Amino acid sequence: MIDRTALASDYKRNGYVSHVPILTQKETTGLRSQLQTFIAEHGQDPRFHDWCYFKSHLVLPWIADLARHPNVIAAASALLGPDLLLWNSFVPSKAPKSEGLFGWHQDAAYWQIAPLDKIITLWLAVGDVTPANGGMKFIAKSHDFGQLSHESTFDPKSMLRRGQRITEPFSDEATVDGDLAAGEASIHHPLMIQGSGPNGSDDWRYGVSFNIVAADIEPHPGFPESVYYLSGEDRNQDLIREQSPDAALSGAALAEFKRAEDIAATKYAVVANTGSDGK
Ligand SMILES: O=C(O)CCC(=O)C(=O)O
Repeated sequence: MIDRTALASDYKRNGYVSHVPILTQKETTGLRSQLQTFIAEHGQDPRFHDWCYFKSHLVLPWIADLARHPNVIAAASALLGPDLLLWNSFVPSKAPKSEGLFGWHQDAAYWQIAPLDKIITLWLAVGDVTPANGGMKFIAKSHDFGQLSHESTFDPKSMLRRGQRITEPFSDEATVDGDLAAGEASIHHPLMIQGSGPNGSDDWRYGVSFNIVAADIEPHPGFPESVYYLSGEDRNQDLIREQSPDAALSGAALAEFKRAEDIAATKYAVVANTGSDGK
């Protein structure tokens, strides 16, 4: 049961919340098996990485359904109000004994959308997550530090598109490990300093991450954005609407994914021309 009042006050104070109960054990087991099948069947496909790190809900119906799970909506609406859109989803799995990591970063450094108080990231654990298997770390209250500068390192171990990391000094005294039990989620603010290390364990680290926005979010002028309807009143005509996938990786789903990629490519072309950084 989600305590919406406590969730909202903890999030406001710390910039993140943890141990938000989302899925039952049975639901988590079912989701994990879908994820395992997806990895087993498509892990070697040259497009696998794209499907995992950009709008996975457009190619995998079970990710689109998960975004509309009543507990995802309850948690997100406690922070953003009832009218919700899904801006992005991804599936950041880490294989056993793998080196992939996320350096310290703030998501907002790469986003051309505002205001930041109308965006959350809900990261759902699809198995137990600990520091040993590459779970996320946060710097508590760092959403109050403001936007810090980042650089692109292109570190091959980084799971961020350009290996971005923060370049300015900041205090990491308030680092907290975001361990989660399977079926629980953490939720963080776009200015939260976060990262995660490699998976040194013998098991996979499975997770699904959603960037959920309030319907009155505004893309920066010249930066088109597409979104997937989640709940409440669908009232923002400045955002391009995305269609639900009819089946996993179907022709129609792949065409919709390509359409969203083309919209994002327009955005990244603007980013390249302005020198700011895209995730
Ligand atoms: O999955 C992870 O370990 C980190 C994800 C992350 O950094 C993000 O959601 O921005």
